[in-house]
Amino acid sequence: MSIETPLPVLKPADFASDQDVRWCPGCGDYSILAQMKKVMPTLGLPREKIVFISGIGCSSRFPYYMNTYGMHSIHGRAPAVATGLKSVRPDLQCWVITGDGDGLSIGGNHLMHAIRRNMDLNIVLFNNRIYGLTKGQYSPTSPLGKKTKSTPMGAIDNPLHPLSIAIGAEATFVARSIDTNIKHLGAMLSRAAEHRGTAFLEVYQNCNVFNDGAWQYATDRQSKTETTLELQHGKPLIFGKDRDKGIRLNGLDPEVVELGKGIKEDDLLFHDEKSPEPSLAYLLSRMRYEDGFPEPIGVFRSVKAPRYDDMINDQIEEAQKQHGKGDLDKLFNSGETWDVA
Ligand SMILES: Cc1ncc(C[n+]2csc(CCOP(=O)(O)OP(=O)(O)O)c2C)c(N)n1
Ligand code: SF4
Repeated sequence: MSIETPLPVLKPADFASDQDVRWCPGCGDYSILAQMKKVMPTLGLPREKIVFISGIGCSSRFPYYMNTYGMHSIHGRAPAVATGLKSVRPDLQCWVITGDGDGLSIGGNHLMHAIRRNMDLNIVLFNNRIYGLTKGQYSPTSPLGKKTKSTPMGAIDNPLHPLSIAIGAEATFVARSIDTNIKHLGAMLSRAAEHRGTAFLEVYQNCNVFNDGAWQYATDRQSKTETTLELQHGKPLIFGKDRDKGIRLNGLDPEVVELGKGIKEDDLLFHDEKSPEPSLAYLLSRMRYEDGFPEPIGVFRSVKAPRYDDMINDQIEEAQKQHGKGDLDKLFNSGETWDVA
């Protein structure tokens, strides 16, 4: 007779590890960690079914601080390590934690391929527009003209926009949040966790030591209602302190319009996160505050598509049905072999 013991009810504190957190005081990473610990108990999973895999960088210290399984892997390679793990252990919930340098410089290639495969991974990219761990060199998301130790005369590389890259690789879930907007951040982490397939979440994160204020326009109490726009599925794109501005399509281009003066809500662009075509999500990912537009936060895209982790295991099952279980030793010693002198 087997006795079923109910799972213990976990609290955020149960997800805190015994490691001292070694980020600089005031770093935006703390807030992401706090929200992650809050979201974890709501997922209804035991800790041994959750794994955090990171690359290298300040952000990549994250797995040490979670009382789950984790791996601080190789620079830029967290998506590849997670792909391997999720393929053989589809029962695990896999999170990939990366930075703008880790994910888009050395690991750009791996990130893109994990996304296009639609592995069931939750990728969180902490975007602080700088290399934090190595003390302040410019990163692929640093703006043009950014002066850093490695760009003393100003960056001349056109910056990458993480969500545009993810949507270009046809990510099935794409979202953005901000470290200081904790309620929103928690909601986005939950949505990412719920999604089956690759969920890509960019978090604007302040590195208060090497790039303080990089996102100030989006976090400042006075300006954030003008500089950001919270996306809501099925709702028109409205923003502004008095919610009197909106985004309208003019042909294929978005434009900012003032409501009233002959323009009604119905004239605006309505957000559809479930649109099978990624074009509108891409258009939203290109909106930058620099161009006078607000920067959207929220879920840009959330669609269903076949998953690599399902398909690879279906193929293995099918192959085993046809040929029986494989024998690795036999395979290694089959065919032509030769000795290297
Ligand atoms: C192969 C290799 N190349 C370069 C480095 C140096 N390095 C360590 S972390 C890092 C960039 C981290 O930047 P980011 O991903 O933005 O993370 P942050 O520290 O800002 O959170 C670099 C270049 C390294 N450790 N290994
Ligand atoms: S260097 Fe920047 S990103 Fe790294 S811990 Fe310090 S404040 Fe955070």
